[in-house]
Amino acid sequence: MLGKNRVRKLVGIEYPVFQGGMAWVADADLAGAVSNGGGLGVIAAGSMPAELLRDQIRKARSITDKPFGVNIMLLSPTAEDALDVVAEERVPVVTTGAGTPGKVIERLKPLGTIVIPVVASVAHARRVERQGADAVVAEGMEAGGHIGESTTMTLVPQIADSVDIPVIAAGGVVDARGVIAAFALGAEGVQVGTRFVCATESNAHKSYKEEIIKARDRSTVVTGRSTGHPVRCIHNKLTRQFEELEKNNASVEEVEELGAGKLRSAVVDGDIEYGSVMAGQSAGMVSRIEPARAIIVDLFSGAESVRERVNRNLFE
Ligand code: TUI
Repeated sequence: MLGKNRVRKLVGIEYPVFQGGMAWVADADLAGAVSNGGGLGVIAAGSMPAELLRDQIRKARSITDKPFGVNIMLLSPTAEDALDVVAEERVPVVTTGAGTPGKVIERLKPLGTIVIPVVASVAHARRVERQGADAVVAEGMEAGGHIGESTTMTLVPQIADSVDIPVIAAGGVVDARGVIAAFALGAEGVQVGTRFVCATESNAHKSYKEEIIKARDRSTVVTGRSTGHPVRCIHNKLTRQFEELEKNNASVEEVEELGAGKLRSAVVDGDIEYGSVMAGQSAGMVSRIEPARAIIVDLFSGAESVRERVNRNLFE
């Protein structure tokens, strides 16, 4: 199993699973645990000033001797500082999100950093391949947080058909069924976010984790379409306020103002009523808090029985 997998080889990991670079959630504790568990742990630079990011990178190195990554959220005002820090600290893998990573690739490739942009369209995947990306994460709109418009089911095969670099599927992948489905669509790896929020080692507030565990199939909604930056969250009083503003054609500034600081208040303070409880549609399938390693083992050890079921129902 996984002998010829290019994602494992590229980043030097046991299982081809990345932990999503979730702002405020993905710190050194979670990333270190995921990397120790055989996947690629990722620290989210999104919420961190430069010196905190540096501390977190060093802390991750004290937790694990395995490869780990940093996610640079390109919409963030601290993205340029984060780029300096990952270059100085020689972080082995960098993922990017929410923007065009040309400058990141240009700066980091000469250092030997593996750069893997998160993309939400075929055009963007092709462009980053031309610019020198080592792989892409193809993220469908089932994902939590800032999303594109295509589903994982349609995006992953179209990107896999359009680029030669390995594709990692994200958005809705939460268990072994999702892993098999992603690989059937042409992916060679998966990125998992929502389920890792509920890892034992995740420092997300207990109430945030409980909201995900309580979630059902229709518990998430997408707000912020009017701003050009749609975001998927678990519905609550905040998402109703967003809906009200957007229904009344509020200005982009007004809508963005409502969102400011709300992810932090949900993740750190546990304000699940008025905070932004970002989560993917897969929240409805997350049922417990468990160690990162257990999540990773479940994703891949369960794949064999899924394959047998597929064989029985499709080929026999
Ligand atoms: O970036 C994410 N997910 C995120 S970032 C985030 S923090 C945030 N807070 C408030 C408002 C907005 C964000 C929470 N979740 N995922 C990766 C991702 N990238 N999803 C979609 C994209 C994307 C979208 C358009 C990347 C590039 C793009 O345009 C590039 C182009 O030229 O087509």
